[in-house]
Amino acid sequence: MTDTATEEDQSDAQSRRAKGEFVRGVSGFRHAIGDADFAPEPGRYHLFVALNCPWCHRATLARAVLGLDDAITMDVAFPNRTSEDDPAGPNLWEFAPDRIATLTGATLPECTPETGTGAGHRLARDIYRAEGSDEQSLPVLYDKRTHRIVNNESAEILRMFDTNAEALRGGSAPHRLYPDDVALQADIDALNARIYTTINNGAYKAGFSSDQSVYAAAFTAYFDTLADLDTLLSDGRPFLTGDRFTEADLRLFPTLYRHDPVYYLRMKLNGARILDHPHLWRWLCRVHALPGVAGAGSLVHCRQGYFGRSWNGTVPLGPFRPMLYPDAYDHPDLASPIGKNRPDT
Ligand SMILES: N[C@@H](CCC(=O)N[C@@H](CS)C(=O)NCC(=O)O)C(=O)O
Repeated sequence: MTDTATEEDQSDAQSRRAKGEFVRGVSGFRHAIGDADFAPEPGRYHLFVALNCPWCHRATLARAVLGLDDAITMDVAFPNRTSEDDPAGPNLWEFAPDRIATLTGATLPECTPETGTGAGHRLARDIYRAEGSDEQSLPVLYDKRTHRIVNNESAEILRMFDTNAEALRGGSAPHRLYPDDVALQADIDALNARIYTTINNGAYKAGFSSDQSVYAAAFTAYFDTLADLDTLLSDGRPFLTGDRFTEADLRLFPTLYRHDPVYYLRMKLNGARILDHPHLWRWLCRVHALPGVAGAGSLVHCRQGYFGRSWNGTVPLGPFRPMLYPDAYDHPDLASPIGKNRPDT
């Protein structure tokens, strides 16, 4: 049975796609650090990511929050994929530190060449091809010792980082995202399933489906969940399950971080801003302020990546009000007072 906190049910995927529904496919590499072939060791594993991709963002957040930046090396692809005139074909992630971003007119300092495999590949697809796979998605967790892909499913990557954090660091870990507490795990599991379906993947279902009713259902489910999460946080708890930052918060963050400056427009999720949900806004600012979180993402990469070819290669400049993002995330008090500017009042 499908784990709906990790991936989409694939029933009738072909006919659903034919009718215009965006249906996310299933990732092919599902080994784990901790398996017999993949012992947890500092310096052995490598991440390939794109900083605009919210699934990659989960992995970069877990790496940062768990103190694994030195233990797990990382390469960053350019946020726009290859174009139609690329000799390898369009829509491929490219390691291209010299490429110019239209938004800034300059190279992006976070972008790197491919250093994980030793082959210096230009395309993420080449990393898969070396293993006979025709997949091409990021993130990819790679074993530099055996030259094999360990896993390309972000939900599993972040969980295995958490489970193996101490061994990967070669010392104690600063945090646990999925602690050994059965009741807390049940809370996290339930939140993960709803957040994956209606928020993380729901944003794509709204923004990438070409059927009005699929879009409308995704839009409604997305904002219903936002309203419920705002209510959940209204009792003053700092994080979704209570006092501690867990995997559920980590999985919510990449989507909410993108909502006001990118998804509101790009994913047609223009029902309200996070700024209009006072408790969620303060939660967003609180998480953004945690050690490692701000540095694990980039809104420049997000804006550059989401408004590429399909938006004529020009990136919208706003929002400017109430202030620029991500600077806004340093100002919890920007949130609309409760009841004001809410879509339902
Ligand atoms: N199940 C994967 C999904 C990753 C995914 O969809 N990545 C997108 C970027 S946001 C991608 O690389 N798509 C390219 C492709 O699949 O061709 C995960 O969560 O790790």
